Amino acid sequence: MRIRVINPNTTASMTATIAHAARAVAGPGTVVEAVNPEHGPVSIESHYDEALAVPGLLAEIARGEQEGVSAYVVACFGDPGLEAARERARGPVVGIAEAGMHAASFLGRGFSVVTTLSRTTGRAWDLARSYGFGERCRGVHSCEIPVLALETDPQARAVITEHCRRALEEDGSDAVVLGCAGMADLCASITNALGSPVVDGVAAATVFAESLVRLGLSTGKRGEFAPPPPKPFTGVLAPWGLG
Ligand code: 2AL
Repeated sequence: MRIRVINPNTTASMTATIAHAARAVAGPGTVVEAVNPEHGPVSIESHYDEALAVPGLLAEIARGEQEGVSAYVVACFGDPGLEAARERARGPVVGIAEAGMHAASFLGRGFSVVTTLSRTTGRAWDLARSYGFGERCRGVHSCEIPVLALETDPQARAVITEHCRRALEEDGSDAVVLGCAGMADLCASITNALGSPVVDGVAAATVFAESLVRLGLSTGKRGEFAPPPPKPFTGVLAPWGLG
């Protein structure tokens, strides 16, 4: 099967980190194709970034549909465009916040999220509530490291590890969910440092997407997630028009 892991920001080095994390957990016979859009924000850390990342994400879904991709992962913790992607794709689409929170729900009674900037915590709370984890999510913590600084800040690993340690203690949580795809390469070392479960949503979403394909399951297409009604789009968005 072919799983396309889409980093909705345009930073190729981050896509490489995401690819590595996804391939490390994919089963034999699964091909992980990690891609990022050509057009869009270099990182996603505001509602504005999220909104403008979605056209690029949907272009990658459209390309995947032409190429026979089996399932998709939306590899940004705001799960931008997840519902729209589900309308467009035949196969299952899994977001990393959704996957990370579901995985954490199997690991104890409560979990904490540790993310990048405080301005993204509202979105993480909204997602936790909309996925049904309003009570299981005990805290959303930010370490004030911008997304792209995860790749360059020599203190990033230590700072995030400390925030995870504090989150577990303060919230009385059983597990931590890492709140950015760019943290995927830190998961193993934070797990070792804390001795508690630490969930990378990229790995979790890849395995869940793979499992859904193996189970022969995909998005229900009877109503809300049916293909969008065909209509022309105008201006720079004309290529996104359907039918
Ligand atoms: C993210 C993420 O996963 N990718 C990105 O560009 N921004 N999430 C975040 N909370 O900053």
